[in-house]
Amino acid sequence: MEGGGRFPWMKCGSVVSLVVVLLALWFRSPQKAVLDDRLDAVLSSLLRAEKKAGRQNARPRVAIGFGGCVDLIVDGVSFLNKIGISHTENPLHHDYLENTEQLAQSFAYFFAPGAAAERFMLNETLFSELVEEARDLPGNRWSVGGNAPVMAGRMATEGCDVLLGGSFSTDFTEVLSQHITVAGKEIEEPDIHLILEYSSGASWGRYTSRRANRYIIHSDDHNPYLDSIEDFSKKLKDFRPDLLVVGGLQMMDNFPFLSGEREAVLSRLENLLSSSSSQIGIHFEMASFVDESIVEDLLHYVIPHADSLGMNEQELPNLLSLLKGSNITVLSDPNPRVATVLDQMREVYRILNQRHTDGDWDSAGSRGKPLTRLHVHTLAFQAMIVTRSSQWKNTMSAIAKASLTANRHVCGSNDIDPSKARLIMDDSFSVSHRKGSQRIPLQETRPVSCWDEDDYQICVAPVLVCTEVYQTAGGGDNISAAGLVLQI
Ligand SMILES: *[C@@H]1O[C@H](CO)[C@@H](O)[C@H](O)[C@H]1NC(C)=O
Ligand SMILES: *[C@@H]1O[C@H](CO)[C@@H](O)[C@H](O)[C@H]1NC(C)=O
Ligand SMILES: CC(=O)N[C@H]1CO[C@H](CO)[C@@H](O)[C@@H]1O
Repeated sequence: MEGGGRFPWMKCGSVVSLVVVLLALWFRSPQKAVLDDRLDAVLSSLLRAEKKAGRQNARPRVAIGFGGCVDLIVDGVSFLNKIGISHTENPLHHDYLENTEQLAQSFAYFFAPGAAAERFMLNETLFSELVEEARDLPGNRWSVGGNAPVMAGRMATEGCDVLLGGSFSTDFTEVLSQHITVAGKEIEEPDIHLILEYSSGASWGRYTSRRANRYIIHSDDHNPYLDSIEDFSKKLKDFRPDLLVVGGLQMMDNFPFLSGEREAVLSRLENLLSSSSSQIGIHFEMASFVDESIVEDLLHYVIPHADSLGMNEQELPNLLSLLKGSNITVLSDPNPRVATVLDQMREVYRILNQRHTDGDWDSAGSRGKPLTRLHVHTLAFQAMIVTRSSQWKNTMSAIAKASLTANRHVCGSNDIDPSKARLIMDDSFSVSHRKGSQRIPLQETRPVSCWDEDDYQICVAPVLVCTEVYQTAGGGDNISAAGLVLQI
């Protein structure tokens, strides 16, 4: 009896669980299929938008400075474990690093939220030791790094002729594309950057990262001095670029310059920018800055001469907070809402253009230029403000290309595989936090939304976020460069 009694129950139990499983499959698979269809539709629509821009300019000419390095890319957690720092109880922000304890604290500070960060290592001995440890860590990779060479590489791949300002070793120059001409000194030992990559959900000590990102350690000898600037200026005239791009200035952040040295370097850069023809667009790619005084210098020497700025979701609030007279914001939300980013962009655009209108003539007799293009790249979406009737073309195609490049770069493949992608942008977004702001639905067949406000157009495109991360470092440079190519 007992056995017989249990038997029907068990049978019933397995039937119930079978039904549950079937029901789950029945409910889940159509939903998953809908999601997949949605991704496919967004992907094909973005690809269509990317192709739409016929390039009038057969081979655009782009001059890009400054500097570059060799990136040594390792898995951040394996690396820290290997050098014996397995945890810290004390996540802390440091402007620069002097020892491994500070490295652990600083890494922990950015790792949990998954925010991009980059820090100068003051102790050169320690930096060399770290590089030696990373050299024989299994799975490490070497690649050409630095904003300028990565942007140059992307531009060359996209069909531009490039003049690259930087001092490199011959090995380094040899691996660059044949469409890149180098202007700079030849050096023996290139600067090395140690890139600690981590994936979303990686754990270190008691911390788990909320998104994939990287922490960069550098201790450059060459880059902070922009020592290629003279060769670059000389070659610039004959090169006759359609666009001039400046990046890599964050290597000056917290670098122990002698008094007055940094200002001298930046003032040389300012002369170069203000003496270039006003027809040539100038793009400045921001980066991770923590030293307030250097951002003040950028606002004085560099940004007033830029027609276009590129930055990520950390750099935007940082710049805005300084423009409004507050302190640097070291860490911001790594997954901001569209409305938040757009409001910050409108404000940066407004304040910088107000400064331009009110501004004085600089020492070189130039008043600088108004800001006509602002591109912000975030994990979930791309956003751009472009002044109407400015020189920037094809904004919609450019932002679609930027968005596709985000996936291509992070997944490490030119062909986008929808099974390795995810849409994390909401089904609709509000264009501002102001009361009564319009909501825009994300339409699969028209994923890029553009509309007019004041004297500019705003475009927003969702990113097909890569779920199998190959590399995050260099992402912003690849994305920014890809967007610019279609706008020259
Ligand atoms: C620099 O690093 C070396 C090697 O790790 C260490 O012995 C030295 O104490 C460090 N110097 C400072 C000033 O922290
Ligand atoms: C800004 O930084 C200064 C100097 O580090 C500090 O004294 C001040 O309290 C900070 N202000 C704010 C609003 O955080
Ligand atoms: C990881 C990745 O795809 N990065 C690319 C960024 O752009 C450079 C230059 O085109 C490529 O070499 C990288 O592969």
